[in-house]
Amino acid sequence: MKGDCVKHSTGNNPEMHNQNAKQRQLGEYRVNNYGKPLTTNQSLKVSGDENSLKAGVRGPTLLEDFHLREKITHFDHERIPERVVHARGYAAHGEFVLHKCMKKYTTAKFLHEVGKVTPLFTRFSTVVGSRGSTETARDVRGFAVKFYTEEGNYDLVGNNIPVFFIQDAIKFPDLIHAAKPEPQNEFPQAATAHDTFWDFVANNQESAHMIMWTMSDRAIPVNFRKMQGFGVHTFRFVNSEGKAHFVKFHWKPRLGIHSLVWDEAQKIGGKDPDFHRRDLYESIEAKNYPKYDLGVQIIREEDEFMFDFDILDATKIWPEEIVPVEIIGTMTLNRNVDNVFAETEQVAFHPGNVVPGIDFTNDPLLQGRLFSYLDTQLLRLGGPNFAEIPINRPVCPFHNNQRDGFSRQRIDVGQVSYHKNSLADNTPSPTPVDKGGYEHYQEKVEGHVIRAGSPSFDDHFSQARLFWNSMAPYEKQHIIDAFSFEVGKVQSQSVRQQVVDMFCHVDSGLSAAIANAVGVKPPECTPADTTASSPALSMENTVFVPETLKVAILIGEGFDSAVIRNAVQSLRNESVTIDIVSEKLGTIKGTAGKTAIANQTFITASPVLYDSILVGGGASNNSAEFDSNMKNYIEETWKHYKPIAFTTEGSRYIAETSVQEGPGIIVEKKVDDFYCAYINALAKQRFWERNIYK
Ligand code: HDE
Repeated sequence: MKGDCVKHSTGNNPEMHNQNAKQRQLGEYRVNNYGKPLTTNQSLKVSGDENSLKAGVRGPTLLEDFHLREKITHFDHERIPERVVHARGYAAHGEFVLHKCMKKYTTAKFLHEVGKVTPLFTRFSTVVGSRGSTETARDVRGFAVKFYTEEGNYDLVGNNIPVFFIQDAIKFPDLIHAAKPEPQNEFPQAATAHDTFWDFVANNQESAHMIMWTMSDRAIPVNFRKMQGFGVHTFRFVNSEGKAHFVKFHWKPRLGIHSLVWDEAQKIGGKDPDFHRRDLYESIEAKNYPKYDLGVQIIREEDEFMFDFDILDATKIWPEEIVPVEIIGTMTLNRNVDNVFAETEQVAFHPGNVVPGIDFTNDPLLQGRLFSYLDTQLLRLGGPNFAEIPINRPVCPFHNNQRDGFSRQRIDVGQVSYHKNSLADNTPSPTPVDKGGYEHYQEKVEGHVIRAGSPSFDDHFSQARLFWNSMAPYEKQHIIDAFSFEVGKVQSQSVRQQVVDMFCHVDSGLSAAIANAVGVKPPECTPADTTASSPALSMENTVFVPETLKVAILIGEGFDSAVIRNAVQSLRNESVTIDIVSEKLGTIKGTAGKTAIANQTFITASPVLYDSILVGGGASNNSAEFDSNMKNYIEETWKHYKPIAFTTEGSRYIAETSVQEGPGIIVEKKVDDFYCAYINALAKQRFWERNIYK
């Protein structure tokens, strides 16, 4: 790359938004093969691509067929190693707009000018499953953002859960070995419901807090657009006077935090293993751009020891009620990738990619990560030149004396590739700190060389209990159910007992319920002594809006066209996405000579893929099958606590199913404004008060 930084667009010019700096840079690498002649990689036009070169039409293939050899050789090498963790992921381009000047805290320029737009690339992922695994597995989600700032790339490589399983990076290989499929039989895929994982948990009890989160609904997000993100570690902001503050980062989705229920998550795993990527892709294509506010929690250096937890411990949160989250900007994801391999697969995140004014702390988990990411990219991306891959290139050129290596693309000109020199006027040369050169924070450190953890990291249960105390009753029940499922899959009775004994330190009722479900002795212990709670941790206190929810309208021949037309209009007015589901694709005849086009059938779709259904009625030649399909959709939606609307015609199914009229069941003939009542119910999304076992 030559010349200066690719210029960033400004917040005031909407046209520039779509033409952001990174997009323009990537544009230089985009190749469209449409309408072009087929050539070899040497640009030789080929005359045939269906037969290899042979000695006679029935004869042997010839070695001189360079086209065949090049094509097959390239194919043979198409795969690269998948990420050792976070293999299954999906990404999108977007931008970050700053709302609040952070100059007081940090010299990072992308955090100075209100309205400034910084291009970015965000990849979401599951942790445990391999690249082809189902996306709705119970798991932590990666939430990694690469900001292409004018001072270089800044990567905020976070998760959707604010704490981690372990406190020291040296345990990471152990954690992942225990969580991945077991080596002797390589199952289960994308699941922690097996012996080695729970053996690790019970024998590494710092995992308690994180396990409470992974057993909660946070680990089965409904989609990427409705999950929070966290930087997890404590970082530092450093200002122009060299003064530092501790900082934690939060992403807060504008649509609120919402999850699947476990039964639904498992079924979606079969019906649509691509459920999350499809949602993100389709939302962006429909211009329903996901938005997340960036928040920071800030603690003054002099207050480091004011808390009853160690702020460097990655198994601890800073409760928002004690350290408020200040919103400073918004991320909008507004463009799908052109090519998943080139961008999503080849993107290389690294928590060590920072800009001046953002620095690390001594969190031993973070310190280990600073080594791991660069190291893993060397293998995954085949050598040291991965920063030259288009998606990884900063928008400003880089200059140094690094040379050569596999797949080097740039052509460094000139004689000099060392520092210091006189032949190139001692360039490229370091930039003084006051001119923007990166300076590490000058923290004073002293101590004995020691392989030990800090005693201030020893309390593993208080915040696990804080989380439990903060849950609504239905959230607590989901946690008990998740433990019962996961630990119930463990073959070793000893491990099941150890888990029950461990979680007694969080809550005796919780562990007694698990003990009962998994057939081991009730626990005996005293739980952590805290009655504290943090309302911000409960998903009950999130945002509830109908926008972008997905509704299936179920109809058959002869449906009431006026009612359905009004329903479609009212839902579209609220930006709700609609599928018309019937027994066949295409035209379905309604009353008054009107028609509707079914874009899904009862078998191509499934009730678990929707946020709600509207039962519109109508009929079919095969009425037994039609009724059975309708009833199946109703039962499943009812069982997953989702709102159901019945037109007058559709309400005949109520008596034939488990549905009890009550919250979230909207019947046309029983409400004055059917559509308005339905939209209000949609916004609420789940009706936990529903007793599905009646
Ligand atoms: Fe990662 N992690 N990690 N991790 N991590 C990787 O890097 C690692 C941790 C996270 O979409 C790997 O390029 C160690 C915490 C995300 O490409 C690897 C430790 C958090 C992603 C690695 C951790 C994360 C990764 C695998 C313990 C949340 C996916 C492939 C100290 C704050 C990024 C790769 C993407 C990926 C190492 C713990 C988030 C092996 C050693 C804590 C979102 O380098």
